[in-house]
Amino acid sequence: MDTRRAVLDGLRDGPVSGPALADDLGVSRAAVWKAVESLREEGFAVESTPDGYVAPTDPGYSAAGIEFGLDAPYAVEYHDQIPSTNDRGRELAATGETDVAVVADEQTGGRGRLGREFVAPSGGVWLSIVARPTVSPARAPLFTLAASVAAADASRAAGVDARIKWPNDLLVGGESAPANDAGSRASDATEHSDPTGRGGRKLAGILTEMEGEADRVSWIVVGIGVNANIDAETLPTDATSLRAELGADVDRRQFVATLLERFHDLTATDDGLDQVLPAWRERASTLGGRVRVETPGGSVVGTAVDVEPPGALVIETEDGTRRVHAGDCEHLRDAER
Ligand code: BT5
Repeated sequence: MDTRRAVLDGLRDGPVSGPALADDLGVSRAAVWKAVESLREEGFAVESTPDGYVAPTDPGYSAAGIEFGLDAPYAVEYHDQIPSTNDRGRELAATGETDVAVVADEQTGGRGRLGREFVAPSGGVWLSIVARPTVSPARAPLFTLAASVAAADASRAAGVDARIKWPNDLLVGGESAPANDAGSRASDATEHSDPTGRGGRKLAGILTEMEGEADRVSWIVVGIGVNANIDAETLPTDATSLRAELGADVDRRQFVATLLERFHDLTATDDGLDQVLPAWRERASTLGGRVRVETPGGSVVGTAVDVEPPGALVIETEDGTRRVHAGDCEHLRDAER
């Protein structure tokens, strides 16, 4: 661990003197002083008191601010503005980096799946996690599902009940149980999509990119975009933000820490990865409802009944059971039932 991070960790339990830190870390006092100075230059205003160094009351939304108190091994790289944290994550991955979280206040070229634009103004949580897991590419979809679980849990901790739409969106509102309003809509003969009804409003999206060989992932970049402290009016229709749902801003530092810690718990070990699907199922709004999934091979309509390893959606259709691995999923109002 570098001295800067070790000093940040040392500051967690109250005042600590320079010499004590140097002893604990096995480095010179000058090295501790240099690390403290570099933290101050970053904007993490370490105070000098008679009892020793003290962390700032407001650590701030910055690299040091996020790393301070973080119970996960990620180094944070923070940008006020960047085209896309995923692009930066890919660059870092290509140079061999791992366990880095690239965080930005604003993205000017945020990307969704299939080359779509992702709107990412100042105030959001835009972050990409770079990892080099020792898993086969077949297990890589679990990382996307783990990111949805982590983002859902961070949202819930912030007070917003977000649910997952397969495979990677977080939605707020809409019905959490299968729609049972068939009676009142019996005259409505056709199924139609209802983005603001059962489906809910989109709070977050995830874009995973990876490089690998047949048997081994070389790197994976999991990009997570959560509309945090943003006015809903500046977002696409059918989108929402934590601010819009809560009527107040969230502490993005706390939010990111919860998300990173949860993601790490779920992905760092085989035991963690085994928990991903059950955790995903518990938080899903897709299961039990009618869906239409646009896949590369055409559209599949039916009832979503399960998600199977490593992340395939199981759909009961009129022509039998189908498993889809990728695609755009629409929640349908089931007027036919
Ligand atoms: C996604 O794509 O939802 C994945 C978004 C991933 C964004 C993160 S932010 C950090 C990292 N860096 C990046 O450059 N990307 C990742 P998809 O499922 O294709 O959805 C895209 C669609 O969502 C768009 O076509 C819009 O309809 C809608 N959309 C765009 N911006 C949105 C926003 N801020 N909130 C909700 N919906 C949005």
